[in-house]
Amino acid sequence: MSAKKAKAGVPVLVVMGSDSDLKDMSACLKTLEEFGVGYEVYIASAHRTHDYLKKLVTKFDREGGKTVIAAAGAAAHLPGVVSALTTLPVIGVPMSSKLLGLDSLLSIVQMPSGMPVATVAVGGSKNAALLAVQILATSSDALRSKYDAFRDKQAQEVIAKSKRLQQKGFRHYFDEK
Ligand code: RP5
Repeated sequence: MSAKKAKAGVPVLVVMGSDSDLKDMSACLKTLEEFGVGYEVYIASAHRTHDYLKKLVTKFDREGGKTVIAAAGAAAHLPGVVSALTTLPVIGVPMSSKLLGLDSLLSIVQMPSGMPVATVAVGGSKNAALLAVQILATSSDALRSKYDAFRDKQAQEVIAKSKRLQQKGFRHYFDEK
């Protein structure tokens, strides 16, 4: 272990470009909490506060963090810049924008070869958290069991809806939901 590796910190760093992203990112934070995954959350912009961003990411990496979730909108360079600052896996979340998030999506997903950012859907902050859980679950049997249980429950809920649809017919499905 490097002498610089200090005490173990939390496994997930969540960073977003603006406080205007916080509402869309709440599903991410809620999901991490539901899985009992520790996180730190910051507002830091690739453009407005690049020095602050660099300090946050390098500290997180040095302290043994495992994965970064980075959310940004419009000229959404934040996840790409984070990937330049660390070799930890980076998950990018495109935020909605005046251009419906297409600008954000393309800014994040179109990374140059050799610099991957795992990109979720526009506003897909819950999936970003789930992907982080999956990454962490590769080295935690307990987390893997929780994630497997989540997927089983989700499947059962869909099947229950399908069965209800068979029983009620589509005209009465919503009335009796
Ligand atoms: C991006 O610009 C942020 O991530 C946000 O989605 C967007 C708008 O930011 P504000 O002008 O609301 O601070 O950097």
